[in-house]
Amino acid sequence: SLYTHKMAEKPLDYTNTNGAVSKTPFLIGVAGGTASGKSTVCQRIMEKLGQQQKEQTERRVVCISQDSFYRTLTPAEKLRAERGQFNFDHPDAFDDRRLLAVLKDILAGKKVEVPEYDYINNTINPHRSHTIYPADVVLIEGILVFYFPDVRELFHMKLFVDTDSDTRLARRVPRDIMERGRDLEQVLNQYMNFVKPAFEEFCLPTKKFADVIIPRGADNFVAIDLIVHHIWDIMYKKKPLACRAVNGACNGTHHEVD
Ligand code: UZR
Ligand code: MG
Repeated sequence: SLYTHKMAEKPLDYTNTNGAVSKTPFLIGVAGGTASGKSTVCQRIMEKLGQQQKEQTERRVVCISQDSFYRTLTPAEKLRAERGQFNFDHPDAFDDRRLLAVLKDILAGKKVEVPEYDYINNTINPHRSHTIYPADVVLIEGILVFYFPDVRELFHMKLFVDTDSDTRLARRVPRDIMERGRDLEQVLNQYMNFVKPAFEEFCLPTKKFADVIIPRGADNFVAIDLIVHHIWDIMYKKKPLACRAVNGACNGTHHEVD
């Protein structure tokens, strides 16, 4: 099946006696333009897997944002950021080495600390960080999660949320004004000067690395459903849906737990 092929590329231990996967997480990258619905797609995936209500420590699916890996700005860069003259959409704005190290720790089954990003002050919030406990599935979402080759190759599954640019702009404007404390002129200037050109230069070309492209983003219930079923199969080592429908038509390579 699709995922046994994927697993062959990554020699990880997914075999386990009680049907659950081992503590080596299945890593899913979720990329797409700004305000494409990446976070919402991740939330829907987690909700559908029934994880939202669970305590952090027992969550089997966790989500991390690439925003937590913005690098600390120099004082000069901070001043530029305040004037809307810093390019937060450029790969250089990220600390990709730290992202790589954290993902490798996650794959090694270690507990990691991921800081929270503060959009109003354009900086990592030193007082708030999340502990990410070893999970079965870890989602990493961000505009440039497929940009850095060594980060990209760690993912077992790559999703690209493909939402029209006008829809994204229409969502981005109120979000920046209401949630991120900006004014309209600042938002539009930043969009035209940085967000749009960087999307075209750095983000859009990474769409070709995706295993699944999700048109219309979080509104695409069918795509999300398919992805969730796939994750479910991996977590519980169930037969693929197609096999379950035709009872007995599968060979003995899969086993069901319930
Ligand atoms: P998503 N961003 C900020 O607005 N301020 C920051 O301090 C850091 C990032 C924006 C960034 C990018 N761009 O377009 C967006 N700008 O966050 C990515 N300007 O977040 O994928 O949720 O849209
Ligand atoms: Mg986001």
